[in-house]
Amino acid sequence: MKKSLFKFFIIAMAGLLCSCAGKSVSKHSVAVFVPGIMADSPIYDMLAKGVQDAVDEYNEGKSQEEKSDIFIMEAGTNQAEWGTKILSLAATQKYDIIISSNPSLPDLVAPILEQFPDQKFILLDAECEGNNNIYSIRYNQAEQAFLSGCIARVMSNTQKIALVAAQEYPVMNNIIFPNYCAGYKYAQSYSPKAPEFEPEFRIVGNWYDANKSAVISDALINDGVDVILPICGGAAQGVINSAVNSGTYIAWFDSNGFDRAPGTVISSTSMKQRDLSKIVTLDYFEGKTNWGKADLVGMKEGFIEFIEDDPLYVQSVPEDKRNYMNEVVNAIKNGTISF
Ligand code: RBF
Repeated sequence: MKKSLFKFFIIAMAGLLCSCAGKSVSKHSVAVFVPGIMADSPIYDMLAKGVQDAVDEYNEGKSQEEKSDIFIMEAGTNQAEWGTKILSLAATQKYDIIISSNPSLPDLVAPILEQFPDQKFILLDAECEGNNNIYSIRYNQAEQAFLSGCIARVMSNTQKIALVAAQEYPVMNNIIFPNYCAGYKYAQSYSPKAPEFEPEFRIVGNWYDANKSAVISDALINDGVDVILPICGGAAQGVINSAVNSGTYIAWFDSNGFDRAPGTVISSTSMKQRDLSKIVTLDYFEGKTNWGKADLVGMKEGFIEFIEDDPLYVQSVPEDKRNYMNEVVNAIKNGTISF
């Protein structure tokens, strides 16, 4: 009697263990942490959409029990709160994966992992090598910035161009602005006799103040600047307004921005953040994530594009200038120009 009771207990325990193990393998819960506001920043809008695409694809044909959950947390523009907000996500221990996008994330995530060592993170637009809880992948923003500097110079009548940034950060100071300047210098080959200036750099101080960015842009335009690259989230609207009012130009970063101000926006160097977010999420579901690795993707891999086929590009940029830009694009793709 005792023996058979024991046997029953063992079988029941094994059954329980199996069903738990089965559940934890098939049921995913995904959290997307947006360090900012989706509506103002294409990079975040594409992140949320790409992860949602992956979850929808993964859930197709699955039972309610097996479907992955998705929760999107918009952390807002107060960067001082981001650490606590992402910690609160990890503390629920509900999400097997937290997906985000920002170069500042690795530093925010490191202390969280000391408290929650099982939490996994996928970080786009970030670099973090050698931590087995983190997979990171960033874009070759040097390519984007170089092309923006080239087209800005080619389209400028005054040879004076500027970058209006929301704030200084290592990627901005070490990659984006220096390569914007390098692109400007390179494009001297388009009009060798034109005078050469140093591209201007201005800081808004946040990612939302469109009034301040408009004042900054007005002052730049007064000084003769006639092409501006805004990298300042919601504040970019102020730069656009100022450029539209003065008949000057905008080079757009991260997404296709031509229809934001037709005739004013003369270029778009887009990143395929929606596609990449979907791919890394599906890879995670399939157990293919390269934990601890830091990847980099650019034009060759098809994740950065200098948009040449938009009718508004064709209308706004004369043919010889488009041909020149096409040569630069090809030189980057075939490695003649490398970063
Ligand atoms: N880019 C945005 O488009 N919107 C943002 O709100 C935003 N916030 C950022 C906050 C920090 C602390 C840092 C370091 C970068 C931020 N970026 C933001 C910039 C983003 O990472 C990337 O450099 C640019 O989008 C250019 O590709």
